[in-house]
Amino acid sequence: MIRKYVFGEPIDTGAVVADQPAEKDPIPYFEVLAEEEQIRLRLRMDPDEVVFGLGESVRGINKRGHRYRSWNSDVFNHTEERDSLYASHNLLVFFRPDRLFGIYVDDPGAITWDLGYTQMDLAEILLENGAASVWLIEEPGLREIAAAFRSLTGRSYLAPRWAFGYIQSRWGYASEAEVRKVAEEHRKRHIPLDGICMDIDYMQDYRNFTWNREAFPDLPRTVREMKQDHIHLIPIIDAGIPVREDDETYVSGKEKDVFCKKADGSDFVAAVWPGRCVFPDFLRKETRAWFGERYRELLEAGMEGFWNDMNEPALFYSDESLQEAFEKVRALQGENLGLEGTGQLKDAVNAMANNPEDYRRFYHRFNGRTVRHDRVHNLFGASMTRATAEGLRAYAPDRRFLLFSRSSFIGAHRDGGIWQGDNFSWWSHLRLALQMLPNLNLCGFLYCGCDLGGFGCNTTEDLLERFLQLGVFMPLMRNHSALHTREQEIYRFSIWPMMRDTVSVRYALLPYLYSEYMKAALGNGMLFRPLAFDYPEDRRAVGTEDQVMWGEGCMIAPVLTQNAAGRYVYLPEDMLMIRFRSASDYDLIPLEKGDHYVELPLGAFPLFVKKNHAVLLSRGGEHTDEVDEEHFILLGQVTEDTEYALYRDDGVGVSPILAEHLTRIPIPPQENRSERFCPRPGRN
Ligand code: MIG
Repeated sequence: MIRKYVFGEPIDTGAVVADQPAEKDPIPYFEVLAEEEQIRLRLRMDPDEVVFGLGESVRGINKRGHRYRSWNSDVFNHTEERDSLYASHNLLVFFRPDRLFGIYVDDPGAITWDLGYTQMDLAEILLENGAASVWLIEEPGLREIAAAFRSLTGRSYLAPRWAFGYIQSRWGYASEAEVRKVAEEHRKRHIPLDGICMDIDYMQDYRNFTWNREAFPDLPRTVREMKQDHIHLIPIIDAGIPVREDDETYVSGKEKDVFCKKADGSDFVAAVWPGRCVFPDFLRKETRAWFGERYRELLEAGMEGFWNDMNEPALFYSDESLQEAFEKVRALQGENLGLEGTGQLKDAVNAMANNPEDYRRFYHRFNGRTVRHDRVHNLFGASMTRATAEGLRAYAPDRRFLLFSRSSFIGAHRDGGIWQGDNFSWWSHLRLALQMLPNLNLCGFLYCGCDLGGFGCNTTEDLLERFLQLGVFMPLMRNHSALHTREQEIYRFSIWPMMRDTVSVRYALLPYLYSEYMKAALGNGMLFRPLAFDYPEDRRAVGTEDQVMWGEGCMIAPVLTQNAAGRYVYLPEDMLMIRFRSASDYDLIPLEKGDHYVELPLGAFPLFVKKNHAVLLSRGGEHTDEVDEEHFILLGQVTEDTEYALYRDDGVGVSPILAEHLTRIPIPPQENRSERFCPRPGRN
């Protein structure tokens, strides 16, 4: 059951697709405190109450015990202390043995979630805008809550099948020669590859919808030839448009009057990569139509995937904050700077970037009203993604494209995927990546992944290998790293054959992963789930923070620490462990419910399969087009007649109907492993 409660005058964010009338009674469970311009919802939590949700945020799967803030931010350092990352996913699920409900707060402004930080047994949701539509979701189980939330907010994005291949990315590929080299080095060594991301370096002067014509003399040809080799080029697009009379996007945007304005009616200007920029008012339909149309040249060049960046929006400085910084610095000139003065000097400069004041300096025209940016801040990135998605749909209504964004908001899960942003090459961030996945899925973001190997800092061979082992299970399997960090392509490392074998497992699992993904997306399910979703009565499972469910019948438990030769795993029921070393080299070890120490030397990683479920393993391939979808090895311990519903389609169609694409594969009782030919429907 879903009920709606209205506080103040909420803004329609477009996140909800199944609106309903608001209740007249007060919201249950919560004490409501109206304070000046804000509203506080307060809830007492039991000692054993668990809280899931908040999608992209730091800390554990259980969000309890700290404070978070929905305020989309460009943050380079994902420490435990961070209250905000790039996205706002305002859904919480409170779970204890005698009470279960979800609360979804639909408002695009700042929201603080104090989940036992100030006081251990108190949860407080502070609506800083003083308005929101609040949805209470009550269902008998956790999975039903997730499904109900999705029916409220719409079907998750369907990525094309090739987007489940391995993607290599790096900030710094600046020419056709470099991109081709990346492709060659993979192909030469038979390291599977389906895509290469092009970061801002491909652009001319960091300007959207341009490319450096010297470095990429014939981009359409490059794209075409790479595609013949089954490799997609995926360019980045940023939120800011440089203020330059020689920039076509700027000129046409000026003509159409699409940029965000200050109170005096002039364009709001702030710097990002290309220097001073203006920002499209993506909240307006007309702006989105204009922006979506700007992709045409790249689309005509053959591009089929894009990633959107800096769309919180990130601001290096505005004209105003730069001026203030200079003034503050000048005021300190000639002073004898001690501790305090030096601090002031540094603060003066640091305060330029992503300054809260700057987010109050510009306005949107939204649903016929003028709205100050901070009021709708968290909707900006999602609206950019929507502009792209609408543009892609207008260009090719029958085709799926790859699209993923850095910033997001609930609702954007219908338009694209996300990556987790600028993580570091830290073991703790491997753990963080794992812990974010189930909460992202809960919030509807099924197509997601982290920068494998870590974005900032220098990776190590073993860290990248362990990241890849987790990446095998992520829909977006992308190795990405920052400029000036250690080069991180698989072929740079002495253990590249081991890494190649790890990626090969992904390709062997591809038909199963794709099937599980599509069934989750079309059926309002989750690919990754906290263990609690499958074993709500098992307190051990409910408290597990370093293992997650994957697909209908599996669990993953990656190695998350350096120099480990294995790890402890808790099995909530009897399972078959598949210990992979490659697509063709694995052990099958039945394990009983309970605790196990599992040996997992570098290069080995496990997948646990529930009883009476089977995982399909294909032969794999070097790209997704090469993966055989008919011949499988079935791995699982099956004691009674069962079946697997395998989803297959053409990989690009836009409105697949689940039932039409399922092949029911009967699985008679078997010992661990059997071979099967499953012809595609409609073929002899
Ligand atoms: O301020 O385009 O998160 O993936 O490589 C850095 C350069 C801007 C941030 C993205 C990252 C990307 C980088 N971008």
